[in-house]
Amino acid sequence: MSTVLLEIREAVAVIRLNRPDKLNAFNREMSLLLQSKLDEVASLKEVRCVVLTGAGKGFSAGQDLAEVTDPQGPSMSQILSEHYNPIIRKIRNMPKPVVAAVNGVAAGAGANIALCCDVVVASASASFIQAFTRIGLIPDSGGTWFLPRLIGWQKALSLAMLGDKVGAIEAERLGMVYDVYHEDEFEQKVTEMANRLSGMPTRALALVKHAFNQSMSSGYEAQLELEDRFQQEAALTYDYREGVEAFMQKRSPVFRGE
Ligand code: T3D
Repeated sequence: MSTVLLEIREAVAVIRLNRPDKLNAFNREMSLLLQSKLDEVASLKEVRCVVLTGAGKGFSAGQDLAEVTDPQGPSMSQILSEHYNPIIRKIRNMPKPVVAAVNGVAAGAGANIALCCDVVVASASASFIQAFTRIGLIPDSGGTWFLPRLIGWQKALSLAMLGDKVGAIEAERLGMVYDVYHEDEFEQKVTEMANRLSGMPTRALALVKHAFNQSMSSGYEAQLELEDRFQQEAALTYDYREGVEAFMQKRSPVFRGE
C-alpha cells in the first residue's frame, strides 16, 4: 500500500498520509511521495481544492524517529531541505485552496505542515503538539514563522518551548484552527467545506492566497500596490464577470475557476 493516497472526487483532490500504524510519521519515501502528489494536483486544472488528511487515528506524528536513528537514513540537512521545506513551499505556492483536515494528533513537522495550510479544520479528538523540544530540536517546517503569526508571540513561544499538547477546541480558541467538527460528522463536514471551496472563483482564491503570503513580509504601501495589481488581474477573469452578472440577475453564480 502506498504511503500517500490520492483520490480525486470531481473538483476536489484528497491527499491522505498513509502510515497509520506509525501515526503517519514522515519517512523519506512518504515525504517525497507527498511532494509528487502536491505537484500532480497543482497541475490538474479540474482540481480546484486540495484536502490533506491522515489515514487511521492520527494526522501525522512528524518525523519518523526510527529513520533518524538509522545510519542509512537521511541526514538532518536532507530532512529539512529535501523533505519538509519543499512540502511547505508547495502548499503555500499551490494556486488553489489547501484544507488541512486534522483527523487526530498532529505533532512536530506534522503539526506545522497542517498549520501552513489555508483552511485548517480539526476533529474534536485532534490535537497539536510542537513536539520538537521534547527531543532536543527546534520547531521546523515553518513553525517558527507560522505559529507566532497565527496565535501571537507569547502563546507561540511558550508552546514551542514547552511542547505542550493543545486540544482541538483550545486550538480553535487560540486561532490555530478555523473550525472543529464532531468526530461523527468530521468526514461529511470536511467534504462540504472542500466542495464549497472547489465551487468558488479559484483564480481569485489563488490571488487572495498570494496576497496573504506577501503580506506577512511586506509593508502597508507595498501591499496596497499589490492589491491594485491583483484586483486588476481578478477583474479579467470569467468568474468575476459571472459573479457580477449573477448578482444583477438575482441568481447564484456558477464559477468555473477561469
Ligand atoms: O532528525 C529529526 O528528527 C528532524 C526532523 C524533525 C521534525 C519533527 O517532526 S521532530 C518531532 C518528531 N515527532 C515526535 O517527536 C512525536 C513522537 N510521537 C509521540 O510523541 C507520540 O506518538 C504522540 C504524542 C504523537 C501520540 O501518542 P500516542 O500515545 O497516541 O501514540 P503512540 O503509542 O506513542 O504511537 C503509536 C505508534 O506510532 C507507536 O508504534 P508502536 O509502538 O505501536 O509500534 C509509536 O512508536 C509510533 N510513532 C508515533 N510517533 C512516531 C512513531 N514512530 C516513529 N516516529 C514517530 N514520530
